[in-house]
Amino acid sequence: MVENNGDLVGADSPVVVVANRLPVDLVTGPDGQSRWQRSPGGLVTALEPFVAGRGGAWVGWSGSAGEAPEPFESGGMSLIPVPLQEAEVDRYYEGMSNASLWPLYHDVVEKPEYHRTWWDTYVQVNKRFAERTAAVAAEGAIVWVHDYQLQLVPALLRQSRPDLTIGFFLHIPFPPYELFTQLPWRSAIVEGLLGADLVGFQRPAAAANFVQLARRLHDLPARGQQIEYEKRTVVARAFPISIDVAAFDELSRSPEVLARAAEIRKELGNPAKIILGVDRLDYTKGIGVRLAAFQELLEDGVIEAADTVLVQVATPSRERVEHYVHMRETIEQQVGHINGTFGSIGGPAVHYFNQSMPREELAALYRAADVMLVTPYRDGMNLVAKEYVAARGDLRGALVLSEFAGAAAELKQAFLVNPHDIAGVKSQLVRALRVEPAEAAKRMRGMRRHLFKNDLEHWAGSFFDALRGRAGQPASSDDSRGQPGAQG
Ligand code: GDG
Repeated sequence: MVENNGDLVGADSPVVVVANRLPVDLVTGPDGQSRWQRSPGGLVTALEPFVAGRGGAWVGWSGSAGEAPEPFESGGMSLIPVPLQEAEVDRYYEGMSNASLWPLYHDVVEKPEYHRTWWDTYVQVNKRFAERTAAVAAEGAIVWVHDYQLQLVPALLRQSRPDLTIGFFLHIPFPPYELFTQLPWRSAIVEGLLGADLVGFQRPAAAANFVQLARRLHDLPARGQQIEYEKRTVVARAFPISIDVAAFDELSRSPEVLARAAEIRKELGNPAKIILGVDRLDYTKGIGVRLAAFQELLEDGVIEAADTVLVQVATPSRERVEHYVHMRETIEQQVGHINGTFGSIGGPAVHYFNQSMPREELAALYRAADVMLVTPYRDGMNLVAKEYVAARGDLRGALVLSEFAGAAAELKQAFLVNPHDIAGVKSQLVRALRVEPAEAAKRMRGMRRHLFKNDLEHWAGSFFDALRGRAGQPASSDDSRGQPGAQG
C-alpha cells in the first residue's frame, strides 16, 4: 500500500500536515540569492512541534506558479511542494476558493460566483495534494488537512490510503444548510470532508451545521457530534484556534515595542484617544462599518478629529480577485471623504495604511491604541482581537468586537457589537472610548485569563490528541465530551 520511496525526502512520515501553503516563503536576499524563510504567523509555530523532530512532513504549494521545487528539509520538517500552474492558481485558488467558497462560507456577504471550470480545477488540484500526501505518509500515519481550499482531500486520501488517521480543520465559518445547499457541488464537498475521522471547526454551531448537512443532504444517521458513514464514525467538533499568547505578551512588553508605542502616539500628534483597526483588506472584516461609525460620530460632534484619531492598517490581500478590487476603492474613497471633511494640515482624522507591517510595529500599535475596533460581518475566529488582548499586559485599552467573530464566544468582556447596527456600533465605540480605567482593567484581566489558558499550543495539542484518539475506529462516545477549550 505504501510506495517504497525510501530515498525521497519525507518518505514514511508518521505525521503529515497538508495545507494550501508550505510554511516557508521564497525570499530574495540583498545579495540577490533566493532562500526559503519560515512564514510569519502562528499556525506554523503551533504545528511545528508536532511535525518537526518526529520525521514529519508538510505538503503545500510554494506560492509561485510553475514547476515545483524538489522536496527539501527545513526546520526539522520535510517540505513537499505541490506544483500549481498559473491557470490553476486562477481557478482553484482565486476562483473556487476565494470567489466561490470564501463568500459562501461567510454568509454570502458578497455574492459567490460558481463556475464549472473553477470546480474542475479544484477537484484536480485536491487530487494532486492527496497524491503527494499518500506518497509520503507512513503506514498508519496521522494526517492533518487544513482549510477550505482542500475539502476534498480527506476522502481522496482515504480511497488510496485507508490505513491513515485523517483530521481536517476548517479555519473559516461553516454555513447553515440553507446557504450551503446553494453550492452546485455541495454533495461532493460533504463527502470530501466525511473522508476524515475528525472534522474540526472554530465554533460548535459550525460543527452542528455540518452534522445537519450530513443528515439532511445525505440521509446519514447522526447523533450529537457523530455521523455514521460507510461503516465508520466521523466526529465533528469545535476547536477554537488561538495565538501564542505568552510570546505576544512578551513581545509587547519589550523596551523596543514600548518605546515605539510612545513614538507612535507622538507621531500622531499626542491625541487623547487612538482607535485602531488591523485587518487583511477583506469585505468580511467590516472596515467600511467602522469608518462609517467614526465618520458619524465626528459629524454628530460626539468626538473631535483634533483629539481622536483612527488608525486603520488594511493589509493587501487577494488583489486579483474582483470583489477585493472594488472594496479597496470604496474604502479608500470613504477615507478620503472623512479626511477631506475633518482633517487638517498635518492632521488627518484617519491614518490609513494599505501595507503589511512588521509584527513588532503591530505590537506597538496595539499597545498605543486606546480602543481596538474589530467589526467583521462574519469571521471564523479573528486572531487580531486575541493579539490585542495578549498585548495589553498593562490592563489598559478596550476591545470593541463583533458578535459575528468566533472570538466573541470567548472574549465575553469585550464591548460586543452587531456590525449591521451602526447606531449600536457608535454607542459601543463611545462607551469604549470613555470607559473608566478600573472597568477597562477588569474586562482586560478576564479576557487575558481566558487566553492564557486557551493558547495556540493548547489548540494544536487538543486537536492532535483527539485525532490520535480516533486511530483504530470505531469511535467511543468519549470523543465528544470534556475537551478543554472546546466551546459548547
Ligand atoms: C483566517 C480566518 C481565523 C494582519 N495584518 C498584518 C499582520 N496580520 C496578521 C494578524 C493576524 C493575522 O494576520 C490575521 O488573522 P485573522 O484571524 O484576523 O484573519 P484571517 O487572515 O482572515 O484568518 C480567521 C484565522 O484564519 C485562523 O484560523 O482566525 O477567522 O478568516 O495574526 O496579526 N501581520 C503582520 N503585518 C500585517 O500588516 N506581521
